[in-house]
Amino acid sequence: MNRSILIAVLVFIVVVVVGAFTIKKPIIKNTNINSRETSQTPTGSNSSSKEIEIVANEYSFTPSSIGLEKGDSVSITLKNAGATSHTLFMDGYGVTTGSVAPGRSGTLSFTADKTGSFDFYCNIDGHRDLGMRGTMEVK
Ligand SMILES: [Cu+2]
Repeated sequence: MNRSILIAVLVFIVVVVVGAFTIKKPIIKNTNINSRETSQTPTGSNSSSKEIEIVANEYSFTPSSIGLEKGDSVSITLKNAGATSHTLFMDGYGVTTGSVAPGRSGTLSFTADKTGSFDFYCNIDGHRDLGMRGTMEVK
């Protein structure tokens, strides 16, 4: 009789141990899924790196309108295809390529952390009024 009690206790222990393992397994799987989901969240968000090329000429920018999403990290390269120096100045963000000589390129970088419509233009000798201007939309 004592033996059957011992067997019953052993069976109970086995059931508890096996039960604990089968309960633990799904919990471990769940934490794996959770950690995968959280690591995917940053790459799945809207913000991304955007490289934009704008060609400067007398007296225009091509393209003259840019669309961005808030949070984008932006790199704008100004290629000067004209015969005189030009700049690209981004209103609202206060960033500029500085003076870019003919045949050269200049780059400016910023994070589009403000939404709205921003003008960009060349700030050399009235080039803005001659047509060297454009608009950047950040949504
Ligand atoms: Cu200019």
